[in-house]
Amino acid sequence: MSRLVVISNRVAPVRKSESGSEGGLAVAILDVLKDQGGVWFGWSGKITEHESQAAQTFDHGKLTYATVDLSQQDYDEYYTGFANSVLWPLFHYRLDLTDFSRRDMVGYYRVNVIFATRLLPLLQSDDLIWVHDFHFIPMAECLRQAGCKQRIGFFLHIPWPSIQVLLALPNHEGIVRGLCAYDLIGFQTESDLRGFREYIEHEIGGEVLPDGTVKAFGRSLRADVFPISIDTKDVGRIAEDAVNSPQTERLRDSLGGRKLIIGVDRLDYSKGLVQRLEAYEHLLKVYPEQRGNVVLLQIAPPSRSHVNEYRDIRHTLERTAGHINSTFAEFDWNPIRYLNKGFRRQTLAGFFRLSDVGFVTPLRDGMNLVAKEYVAAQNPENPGVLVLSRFAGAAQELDGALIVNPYDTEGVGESLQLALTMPLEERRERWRTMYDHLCDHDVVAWRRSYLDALRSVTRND
Ligand code: ADQ
Repeated sequence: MSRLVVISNRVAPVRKSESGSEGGLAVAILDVLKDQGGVWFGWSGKITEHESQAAQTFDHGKLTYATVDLSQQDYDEYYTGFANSVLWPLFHYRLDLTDFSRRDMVGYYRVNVIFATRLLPLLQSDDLIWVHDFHFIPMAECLRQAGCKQRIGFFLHIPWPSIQVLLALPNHEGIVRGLCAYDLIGFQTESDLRGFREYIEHEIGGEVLPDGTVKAFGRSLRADVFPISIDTKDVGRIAEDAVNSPQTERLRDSLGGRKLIIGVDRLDYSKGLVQRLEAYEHLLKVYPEQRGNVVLLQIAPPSRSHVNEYRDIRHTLERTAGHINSTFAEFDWNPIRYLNKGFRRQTLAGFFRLSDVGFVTPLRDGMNLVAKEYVAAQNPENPGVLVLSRFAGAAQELDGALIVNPYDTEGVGESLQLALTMPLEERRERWRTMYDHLCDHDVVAWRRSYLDALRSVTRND
């Protein structure tokens, strides 16, 4: 069996971290790398005066970690600049937050060349190369230019935008040409794939054959849908154990019999957090019987705080949460508990199981694993209800959720009321369809189907 080489911006922790925060994805990829042998290659997380001349490697059984440091300029232009201030907002339909500069674009390509150059000496001729996410779209092109003949696959964790949005990216054609240097492109949803095919057919005169093969820029490749998932049974087990943990007990005691709505996100403008709080405010306004009887626990640790927009969203959220609390709070009840810190997976799983409603309302999201984790963590006898944005990739699969439009804050408020008052029988039915689906489509099935597809592509150059 070929060796697997995984490339992602950050590599998973070398050892099982004390924080216990590795998600199913890291574990699923580590499992295969450890079993079959392989390399995990990415940024070390360090900024040094000059970027590394060679990758630093570290062996752990059959697995080799290989990392590269970035210079400050590379970090500013590639990571903060083009990846997080152009591709991330634009692919999440936030043209208003997209801050394109040619300097950052050049930095993005430069870092991709640096990474490809550092990776090359580590490659073997029959390796299977799997590149992850928007940081490394041009990686295959860089590797091919250096003579790399191995099969190279790409998986996009974030949405692929519709054609009109993508056209706002000044180098859209270069980005798509870069993608077409892969042998297999994996998207999260059918609508991402549709957007990509539409661009190929209508913008650059490429072709999509009836079997799905894409012909563009003189190559043929495969593009398909591989919805990412979680280790469903494992999350369920962790949640069952965590339900009696001291932290879950403390949370339960603090609620004093009130219902709990939970939101867990990275603090990111794509997650729809302000609209979410406004929807909750609508619930409290229109259904006064909920006042004093429900609590919203919103967990949102800051991310990418060096990007201005992330600082802005943090301030807006603090203001909105403060306003709602000061409007509705009583001396013995606060409607919102807003926490700016992260928790271990185990703790979160216990919190999910305790919650009556999982509140997941991104304005755009590639998949959203929190929605899946919430479902997996429920008690089958008394499951909570998932309120889920139609703009999360997960909504394509989780049809037992109450699917909402996050821009319709009144509508979302009504759905919260429906969730809080839903009879047990209906909750069980809805949960069962979602849980069964997630058992059949877990992260191991995802990894297997992607790698099987990559192994079976025919290389044509
Ligand atoms: P993210 O935008 O980071 O990921 P998401 O899928 O929701 O979003 O979460 C990834 C992991 O982080 C989950 O395991 C979740 O439990 C954990 N997490 C999120 N918020 C947390 C918090 N406040 N505290 C602790 N842990 C937290 C990107 C894309 C998503 C896509 C994933 C995987 O944006 O759309 O689902 O990659 O492909």
